Amino acid sequence: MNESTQLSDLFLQGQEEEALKYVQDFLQGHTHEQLYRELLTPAMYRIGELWEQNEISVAEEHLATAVCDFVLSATELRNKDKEGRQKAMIFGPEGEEHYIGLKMVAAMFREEGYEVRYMGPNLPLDSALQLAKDWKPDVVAVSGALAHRLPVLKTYAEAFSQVDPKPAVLIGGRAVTLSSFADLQVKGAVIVRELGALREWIRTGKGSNDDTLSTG
Ligand code: B12
Repeated sequence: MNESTQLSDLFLQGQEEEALKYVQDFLQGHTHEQLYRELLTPAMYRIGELWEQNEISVAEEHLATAVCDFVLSATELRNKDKEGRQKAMIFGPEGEEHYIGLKMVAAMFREEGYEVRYMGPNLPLDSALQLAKDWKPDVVAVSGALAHRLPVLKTYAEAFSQVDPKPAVLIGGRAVTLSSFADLQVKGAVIVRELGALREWIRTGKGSNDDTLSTG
């Protein structure tokens, strides 16, 4: 059994302490980015497959998600020492309920020294815009898990491109990784398909290569 499968079993059994220990042991020899990409994301994707195949109930999926959420919060790194910290606002648009990926994105920005306002999923556009006008973030990052969320993500991206000063708008999430959206471009926004590309964007303002990131 591979590591992410073992961890997803701990999630399903509601074994918070054991799951945390498992993740802490992994972090002895790996980065947080590896934790997110190689362990937690595949563990949650496996939960999705079991759920889709009716091998686990909604209650079990909820329990697994809650344990994943706990270990994510318990192991996050924060770097508050950086001077002239930039600001990132991170949330899911109205209707979106998936937020584990967003929490990883928030954690990556914190690790890179950003001041972060993470507002969870399902944030109405008006409130999001109001906060952006008041707080003036350098970056706004939004996420969509389901394909039908793309139109609303575009609406948000367009609205944020009108804010003054204009923040960089990043769009990510499972929806933009689907093969049918390989060529997706959103005017005024950057599509970021995985956490390695996000790290690259944070550090350089550019993607690691044209396949994983496009501007429009
Ligand atoms: C847990 C879960 C839920 C929970 C979410 C709770 C929560 N706190 O998040 C609940 C129960 C609410 C839920 C509801 C639904 N879900 Co759901 N869910 C999942 C599950 C099992 C795990 C999600 C997760 O945490 N994944 C792990 C994270 C880390 O992955 P990620 O989001 O893709 O994020 C990664 C990248 O995309 C990236 N990323 C994410 N956001 C961003 C943003 C930026 C800016 C960047 C740079 C990167 C980035 O970072 C992460 C790093 O690896 C998935 C399975 C799956 N494959 O994801 C199904 C899944 C996504 N859900 C699915 C479905 C169908 C639904 C529902 C429609 C079910 C229903 N009938 O009600 C609803 C829709 C709710 C809504 N309106 O949004 C389907 C979608 C299938 C499809 N057709 O697209 C999936 C794939 C399950 C399946 N196999 O069928 N779900």
